[in-house]
Amino acid sequence: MYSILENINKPNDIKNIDAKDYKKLATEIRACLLKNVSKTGGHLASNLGIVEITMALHLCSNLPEDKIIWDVGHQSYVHKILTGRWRELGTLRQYDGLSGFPQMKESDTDAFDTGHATTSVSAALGYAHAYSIQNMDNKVFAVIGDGSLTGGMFYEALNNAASLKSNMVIVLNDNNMSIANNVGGMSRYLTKLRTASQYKNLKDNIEETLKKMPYIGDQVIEKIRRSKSSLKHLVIPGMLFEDMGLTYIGPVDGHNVNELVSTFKHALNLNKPVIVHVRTVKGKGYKFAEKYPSKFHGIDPFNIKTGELKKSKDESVRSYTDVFGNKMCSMAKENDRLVAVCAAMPHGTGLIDFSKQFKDRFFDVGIAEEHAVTFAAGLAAGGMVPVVAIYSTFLQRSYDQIIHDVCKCGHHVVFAVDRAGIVGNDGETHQGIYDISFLTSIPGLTVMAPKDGNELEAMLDYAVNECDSPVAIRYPRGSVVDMDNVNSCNINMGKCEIIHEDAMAEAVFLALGSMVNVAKKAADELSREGIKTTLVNLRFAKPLDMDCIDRIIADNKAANKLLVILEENTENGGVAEKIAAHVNYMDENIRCLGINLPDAYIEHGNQNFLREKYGLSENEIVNRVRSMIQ
Ligand SMILES: Cc1ncc(C[n+]2csc(CCOP(=O)(O)OP(=O)(O)O)c2C)c(N)n1
Repeated sequence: MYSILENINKPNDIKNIDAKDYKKLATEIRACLLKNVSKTGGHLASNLGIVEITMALHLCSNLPEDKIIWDVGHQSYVHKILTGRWRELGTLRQYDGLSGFPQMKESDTDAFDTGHATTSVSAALGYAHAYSIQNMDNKVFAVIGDGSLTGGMFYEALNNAASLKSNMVIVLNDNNMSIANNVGGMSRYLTKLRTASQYKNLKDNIEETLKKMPYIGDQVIEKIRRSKSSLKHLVIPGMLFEDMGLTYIGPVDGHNVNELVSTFKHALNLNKPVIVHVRTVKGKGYKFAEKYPSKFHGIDPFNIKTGELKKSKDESVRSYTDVFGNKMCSMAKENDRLVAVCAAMPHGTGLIDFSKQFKDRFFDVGIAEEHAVTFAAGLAAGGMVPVVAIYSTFLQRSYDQIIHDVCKCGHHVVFAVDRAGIVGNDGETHQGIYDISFLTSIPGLTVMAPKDGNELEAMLDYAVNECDSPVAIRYPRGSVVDMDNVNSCNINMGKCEIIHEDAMAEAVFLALGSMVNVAKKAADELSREGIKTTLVNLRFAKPLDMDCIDRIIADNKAANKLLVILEENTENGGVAEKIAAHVNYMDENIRCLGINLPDAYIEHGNQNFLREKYGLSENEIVNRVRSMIQ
């Protein structure tokens, strides 16, 4: 089916392709991306846009000795294709299949594991220094998007890069988009650079004009050439990168392989840190992705002909994200101190309607989770009630800011921690399975998890309107279960909810958040089998309702009691560990069973499949409890 791609079976095979076939190869790569991603889902638009850059990088490198580090890594599908993995692309993001991100364990041509934004330049700089110390001349590239330039680590790395005396090429893939529209001052600066794309022509024109001035012209040109600051300072406003000690080249057409190859080769020869500014079109070559780059950034399986999702969204099914977004809008109407902060994810966090309805009270700070949190602390100190919506995995970035800037002073900041638990196909770098551990160890922070959509609304209301100290609410990816009526969600600080209690219960289920519904089903099944159960919705991971737990244990008359503690979090530092330590201290005859995730990185795969695999499903729980009781 592919006439050129068929010849790419292993890394560096692209070097055997005739230059006249590059265009055809690019077309076939795009066809391969569309064919597979339309079935598996994934990051389509970013990959369609980076085809020629990837081809040029492979043409300039010798893999795996040379290193290409993909920032975020969501745009590495083309790299996977060109290293010979294209035949497996149909397994992308599926359990046991190719990862949607670079993984060193998947291929020695994946130079660095990425998933979180803005790490590439730091990692590349580390590689470059390591090679320099060892007198090795391996080439090092970092490929970073303009959206990821909103992250602080980029500037930390840049500041550090000026001292490098060997090659490191930063390829800035500028498509003028993050997931949504890019934001902020750097984005405006790049626009200025882009509009200076005639810089080269302008420079030539200036030189031509000066040359025409007898005697003095040549002298001025010579002076400018010899002066440390180059001519481009005259024509490009604020050469930020050059002023920081890097050489800036660009903007270059990101869809012209030959131009890219000669630019990268030139950059490598400079033997110093260089930034090559490349302009691309996100979604290039597929009309729907070019038109709707945000929708096709990360897309579920879709119909290639129509661009429509294969499984259209059932409007009657609400996700936790939808519930959060709607509740934020309704609360903002009543509470004019409520403000919302997100980090480059207005759609993903459900805040897009809020951003339209309450423009002045909405802040998208870019991919800058650390800043988002301290910024929110300032908003709170200044009299607002900020809700910071960040996915669990990305909140890891802001740990110090949560402790140091928010909690130590007790600022009333509410953290909406979406995608908590197993997220599925994005895999290891994106699982939200550590937040209970890292948040519950912070003094002064309340941590809640709703059992259903109604409880999420009630918890948000409680956190925003009744609390006056920091609160985090963690909720999972996916559709809500509706177990309750909103009126019954009476949230009281540190108090759990007893769903049913049996004084002769052999199994007492203490479940948190997403695990309450599963625990209920497991308890119902065990009851049908004649095993008596008690079911408690913990509601709070911190403070834990130890009084209630002690009381249930004391009142329970069963001879053998098993406490089953359920949470969608790593076992390491989770609530099971805390409750078990407490109970063991109180009564060593009670057995505790933690239903949670192992102290490991959880791979990619279908969300429910992974829950089943790691023992979080109803069947697995019933089997384990039954066997422990019997
Ligand atoms: C720390 C962190 N926050 C948020 C994200 C979610 N995210 C993934 S890609 C992306 C946008 C990246 O934009 P850009 O770097 O310009 O790449 P493009 O897809 O436009 O090529 C965001 C916000 C992330 N991966 N890491």
